[in-house]
Amino acid sequence: MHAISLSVTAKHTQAVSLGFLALVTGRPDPVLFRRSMGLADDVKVCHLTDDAPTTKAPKLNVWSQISPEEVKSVWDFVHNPSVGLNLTAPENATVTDNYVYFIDTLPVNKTAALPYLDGNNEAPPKFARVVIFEGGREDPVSQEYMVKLPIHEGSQVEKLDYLFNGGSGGTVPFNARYFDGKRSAASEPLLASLMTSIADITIDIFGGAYYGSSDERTNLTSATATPNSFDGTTAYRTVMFRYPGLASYMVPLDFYIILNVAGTDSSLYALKGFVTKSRFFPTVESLRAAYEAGELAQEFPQTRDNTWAYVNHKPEMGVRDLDDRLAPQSLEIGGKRYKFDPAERYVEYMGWSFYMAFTRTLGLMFYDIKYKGERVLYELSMQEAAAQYGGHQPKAAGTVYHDTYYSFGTYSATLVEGYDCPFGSTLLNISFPEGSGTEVHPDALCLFEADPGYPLARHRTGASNDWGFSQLGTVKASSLHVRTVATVGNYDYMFTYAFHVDGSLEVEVRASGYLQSSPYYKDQEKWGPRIYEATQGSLHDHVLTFKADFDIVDTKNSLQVTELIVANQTQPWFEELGIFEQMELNVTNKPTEEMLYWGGNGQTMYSVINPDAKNAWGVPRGYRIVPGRSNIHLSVEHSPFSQKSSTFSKSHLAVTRHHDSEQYANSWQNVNLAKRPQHDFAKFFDGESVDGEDIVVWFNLGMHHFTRSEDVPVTLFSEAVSSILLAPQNFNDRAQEGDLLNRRWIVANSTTGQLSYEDYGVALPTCKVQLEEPVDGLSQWTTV
Ligand SMILES: *[C@@H]1O[C@H](CO)[C@@H](O)[C@H](O)[C@H]1NC(C)=O
Ligand SMILES: *[C@@H]1O[C@H](CO)[C@@H](O)[C@H](O)[C@H]1NC(C)=O
Ligand SMILES: *[C@@H]1O[C@H](CO)[C@@H](O)[C@H](O)[C@H]1NC(C)=O
Ligand SMILES: *[C@@H]1O[C@H](CO)[C@@H](O)[C@H](O)[C@H]1NC(C)=O
Ligand SMILES: *[C@@H]1O[C@H](CO)[C@@H](O)[C@H](O)[C@H]1NC(C)=O
Ligand SMILES: *[C@@H]1O[C@H](CO)[C@@H](O)[C@H](O)[C@H]1NC(C)=O
Ligand SMILES: *[C@@H]1O[C@H](CO)[C@@H](O)[C@H](O)[C@H]1NC(C)=O
Ligand SMILES: *[C@@H]1O[C@H](CO)[C@@H](O)[C@H](O)[C@H]1NC(C)=O
Ligand SMILES: [Cu+2]
Repeated sequence: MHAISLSVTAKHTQAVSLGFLALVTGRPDPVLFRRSMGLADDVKVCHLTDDAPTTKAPKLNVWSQISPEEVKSVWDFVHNPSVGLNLTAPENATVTDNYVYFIDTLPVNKTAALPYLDGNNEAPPKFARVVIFEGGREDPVSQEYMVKLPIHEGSQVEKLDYLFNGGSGGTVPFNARYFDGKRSAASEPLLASLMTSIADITIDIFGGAYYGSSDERTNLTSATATPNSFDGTTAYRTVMFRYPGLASYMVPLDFYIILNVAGTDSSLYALKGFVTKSRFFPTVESLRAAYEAGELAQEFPQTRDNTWAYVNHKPEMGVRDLDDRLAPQSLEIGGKRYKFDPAERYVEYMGWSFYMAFTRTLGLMFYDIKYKGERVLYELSMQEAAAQYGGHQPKAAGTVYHDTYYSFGTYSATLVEGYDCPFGSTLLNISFPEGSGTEVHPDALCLFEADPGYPLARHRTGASNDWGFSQLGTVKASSLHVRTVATVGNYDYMFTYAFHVDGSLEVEVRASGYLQSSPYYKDQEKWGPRIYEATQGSLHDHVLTFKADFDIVDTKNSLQVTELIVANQTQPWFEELGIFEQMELNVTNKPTEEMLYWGGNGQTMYSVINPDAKNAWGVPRGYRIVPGRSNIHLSVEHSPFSQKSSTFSKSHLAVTRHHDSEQYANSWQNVNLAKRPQHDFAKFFDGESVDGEDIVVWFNLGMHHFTRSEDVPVTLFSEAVSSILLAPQNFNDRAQEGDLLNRRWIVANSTTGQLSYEDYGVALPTCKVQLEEPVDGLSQWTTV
């Protein structure tokens, strides 16, 4: 809330006034609406900066994350020697020790939450999830545990197995576990010694060398690719090099080294080989021989300077006329129209209500989404942000990202008011466990109501007078947006959940940030165009998987498929036409769990319905799943890098039966287990009925990233966008607009022609708006 203040005495006294806007109420006639500028000095200031009115959530937020005190108590508990986990403090640990990797909130079971939400049961107990990297064991693994809260005499640590269906529960073999700093450190001496032994070559070709990550002479940046294993039996580390700098992703070098790094005994680690110019050199000697034969010269030298890829103003591009004026803004000039319960992170807006939760692994999640008091969704959450690349060098050709692997939620951070979210937005902190503490990212989540820029509904009837109508009704559209931006390495993924006043809910993801680019070669344009002097935009797919656990009114739901088919028929009043085609509907329910695809020509509609809940017209109530932009799935189905670890990203959508054990589409370390997944989405499809059952819909957003020079310096949110709409489908008896007051009803008197305006008491405000921007910076991250 810091970027707007009501007066110069507010928080930021050095604030710069950004703009002034005034609207005057009135019934200007004959002009229907007119804005007038130039107000008297005593005109009041709009309530842009007021906090949202508060409300009290009907129930506790049982999905909320565990508190900083709970995190600390769990940390202390698992480190207690009597618990027997034999833990070393992470700052002192190496790969051969046992140490806590992270603590997070264990999701509450739906079967435990519903009796609390809908009945008189006690709130279910909370549990912490603890990931311990157990390198100190004979058979080193990553092991997940669950710990019931609060910690007390006799607290237990239990293996957390039920969330993973791959057969080994919460155990991940060392070779497949997250490639953390300890694993990098274990292979660093080998990397440094090999790269030092060829420093003369890299200096000659690239003007830089790598002597080790902390060696002062090092002036190349190294980056390790994922995955690092296929099944946990072996492990490799692919390192690519770039020029250092803040836009390092855009200045890649054509030099890669692959190390075999299986096990915790680093004395057994070995070189697999070097790659440059698409050639593989299994030894230093073979690389040196090619170098000495003059075969390694680069076709296009990379630019060491990378300021060209900064997201700042580039005066050399010139100036556009009138661009020195402030651009239009979406402002909540009538005051905030949503209520918020900060303690429970519970929101009410125009008939909607929902709870928000946040975890380290998945980030923002929504629970118990109701419209006018009836449940629509039990849960709506992002499950995975995957990406797979194409190319002919070890980085692009082998990269698969699962961003939950990097603890996706930890990357949500600072939003700039007025730019990332409109001026006057409610900015909320997010926090997540980090070590024994809880890290707080201020202003990482925003709520705002915005004008979508079109009326929700309008109609003009009768045209026999001077106005061209005898009645004109028009209704304002509006939606409450919840937004967060997660910057996971190179990319900024912007998630926006929009709750529209008509009862529909839109999920939208946009991507900006740096491409993971490759060194450019003329003969490699099948993986993307040249986008800068020595840089290629690497072809890749983004697939973001969401879980929509619909509960239309209650948990007995079906996935209804309405196909628009063309059938031959006859029309008795046109017997002479014989048999001919007409369209009709073919409505069926999916009998069993299935992975699904959008039909051709948009002729297939998927709706989640409650077969027993009927509207006034006897039609089953439901929500339709409307594809939006770029509803794609992963292109490559049979790659060893994503084979069985990424099944959730390989269809447009899917329907399964709800199980507490099928909480997640993916497990966060699955990216290193493509051939032997810890959690296998394919196993969800075991023929269970989804007709009149508690069902879950999984859907994918994303894009095939056809890279372009307009991805320089960063990919644009305007083009890199994917969305989906969940819209009422016979859920109500009529359109959800008749009860809205933000509308005009204009009637022309048939005799006199005089217009009468009905504004239902919602007049335009008479107030001035002052936008002020802080000049003293943004809030810093803290740990509590
Ligand atoms: C880490 O090791 C140092 C040196 O042995 C020791 O002083 C320190 O207490 C250890 N840290 C923790 C948290 O155990
Ligand atoms: C405890 O872990 C250390 C490594 O940190 C290991 O050397 C030791 O053998 C372990 N002790 C037991 C009893 O497992
Ligand atoms: C990088 O380091 C190498 C030697 O370590 C040196 O020859 C080269 O000039 C350095 N490059 C830059 C740009 O500093
Ligand atoms: C948000 O975080 C900031 C900075 O850590 C802190 O000062 C502020 O009190 C937090 N706000 C809330 C509502 O927790
Ligand atoms: C309708 O009948 C015509 C003539 O037999 C045939 O060519 C056409 O394919 C039929 N259309 C459908 C949808 O069956
Ligand atoms: C209607 O859809 C069902 C399920 O896909 C299918 O079995 C049936 O043949 C379809 N009927 C027509 C007339 O296309
Ligand atoms: C959740 O449900 C699963 C499957 O029934 C069960 O194994 C697990 O213990 C439950 N978790 C909690 C925290 O109660
Ligand atoms: C139209 O205007 C006339 C003249 O003022 C008035 O008598 C009549 O009641 C008006 N009709 C309506 C429907 O308001
Ligand atoms: Cu991309």
